[in-house]
Amino acid sequence: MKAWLGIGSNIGDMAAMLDQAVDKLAAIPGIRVVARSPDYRTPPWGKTDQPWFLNGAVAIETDLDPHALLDACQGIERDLGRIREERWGPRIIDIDVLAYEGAAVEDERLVLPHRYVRERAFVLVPLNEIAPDLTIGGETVSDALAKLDRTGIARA
Ligand code: A4P
Ligand code: MG
Repeated sequence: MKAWLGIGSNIGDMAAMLDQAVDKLAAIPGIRVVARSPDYRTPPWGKTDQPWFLNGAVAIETDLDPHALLDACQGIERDLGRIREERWGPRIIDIDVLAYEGAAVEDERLVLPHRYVRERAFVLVPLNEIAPDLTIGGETVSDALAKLDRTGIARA
């Protein structure tokens, strides 16, 4: 199945963190990385008194089911030293499952498509580079992005 991931970091060597996250994804049996967006510098969303982020998007082919994929992403976050602190706060690495082909999930651990995809330019700008025609919540990534303010978002 195809799935799309969002990656982000706003502490330390952010570009190296995103590279490592993608390398670790590619090293997992059952995950093949098929596309990666350029990295974008993005202003903090939600909790705005924190440093800028570096964000990207990744398309994968996977044999893992959605929950196993979430486990894999969280395992990589742990490997890279992520400590869960405040919601929406600073992080050295965040890997979100944005969408998974054919899957609509809503339980305590996982919501798919990701709850805020269509409201977040920091997610849709990179995702639009690799999957402009992907439909999420009844509209394409490019149509959803056209409605958002992308002020301050620039290619790194
Ligand atoms: N979870 C449910 N659905 C998913 C999913 N589709 N993908 C659960 C990943 N996780 C999912 O996430 C909290 C819990 O969400 C997980 O345990 C998982 O079971 P988390 O990553 O532990 O915590 P968090 O990231 O602090 O919370 P949250 O609500 O996921 O935050 P977001 O949505 O990741 O937002 N601004 C910019 N410019 N760029 C950013 O990358 N990121 C955030 C964090 C805020 N502002 C930002 C950015
Ligand atoms: Mg997250």
